Amino acid sequence: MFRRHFMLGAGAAAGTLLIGRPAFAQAPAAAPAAPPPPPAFTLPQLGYAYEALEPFIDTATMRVHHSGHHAAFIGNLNTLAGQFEALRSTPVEEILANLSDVPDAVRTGVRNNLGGHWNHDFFWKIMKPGGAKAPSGDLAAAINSTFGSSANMVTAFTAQAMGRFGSGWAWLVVDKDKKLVVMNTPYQDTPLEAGARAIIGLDVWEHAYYLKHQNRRANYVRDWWGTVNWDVAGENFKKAMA
Ligand code: MN3
Repeated sequence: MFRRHFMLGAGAAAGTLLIGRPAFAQAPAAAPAAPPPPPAFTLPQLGYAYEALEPFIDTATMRVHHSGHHAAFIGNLNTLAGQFEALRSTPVEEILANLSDVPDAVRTGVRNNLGGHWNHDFFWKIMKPGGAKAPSGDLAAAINSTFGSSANMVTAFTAQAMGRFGSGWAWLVVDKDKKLVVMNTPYQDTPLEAGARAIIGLDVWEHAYYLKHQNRRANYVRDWWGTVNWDVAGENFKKAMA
């Protein structure tokens, strides 16, 4: 308040001195304001059009999910970054794997918004169109040895997606013992907190499917398999096992 008052006073004095000169001559008298720091977080680009996942996921859902829901996490994170400087300097996955180290005052906000940002960034990439339609190589071998077949893995994953009561996510992960397992997380919690690395993940919040599938989550899960990019899943598996 005091500084604001002081700055208003200085401006008024400069104006007094410039009386009688053309308005444009006043411009050099004002020192340029320091540019604000760049935002800590920006909304990542999808890498494909909102309509690219039709007919499995509809255009309207993709638009509001990315430009509405994901963007809201980014806005909240930029507010949180003003209170918790580590958001600017620490890798996202490191923070999410160590949430108990985050100060109490911001922990819930970081859990929900940084988790939401990471989950959605992962989700957009695993659905990138144009990749392999089925697992191959080391990932296919691990799926077969763990679940018996790809079809059995789909059944186990679907049970996680259907079994998550309310809002959350279903996952195929490599756990901290390097085992391939299916799991689910509530809200915007991530597998990182359990020391797991995600291979594929599915948003089962109603906002992810309600416009097209209404209350029929099972149909959404069934359709979603048509979007999974198994090339990206294979890369995720390689990194998780490294
Ligand atoms: Mn979502």
